[in-house]
Amino acid sequence: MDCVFCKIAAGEIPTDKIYEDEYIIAFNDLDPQAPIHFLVIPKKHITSLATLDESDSELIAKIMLAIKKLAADNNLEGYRVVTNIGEDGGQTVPHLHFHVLGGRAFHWPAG
Ligand code: D5M
Repeated sequence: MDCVFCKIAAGEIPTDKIYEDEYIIAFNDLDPQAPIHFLVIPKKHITSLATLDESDSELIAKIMLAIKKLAADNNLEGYRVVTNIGEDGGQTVPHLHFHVLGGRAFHWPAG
């Protein structure tokens, strides 16, 4: 499958990695929208939140706990976690990823 995030997970293309374990990899976003902007992804290919199933429950919990730890490691107190789903959701890379943005104030609603 020609998936850029699968290639990052497999170490086939270089990235600015900040965390990795058996199931998850986190790396700085190529096009940062905040002073701190990294992505946390499952190594397993899942297209988006819309294609999750019950068997992914533990994996998603691991991702959320990794986000919590990485945010603390970056001294983020207030921050934003976003996952875009499908074209209308603004998803450009069809491999589930959670954006973690911090280091500035955010507005609501998001555009
Ligand atoms: O966000 C996809 C995000 O992925 C977007 O912010 C750019 C980022 N991106 C794309 N390719 C790379 C690589 N190779 N390294 C790091 N970051 C990357 P979406 O929610 O799908 O719009």
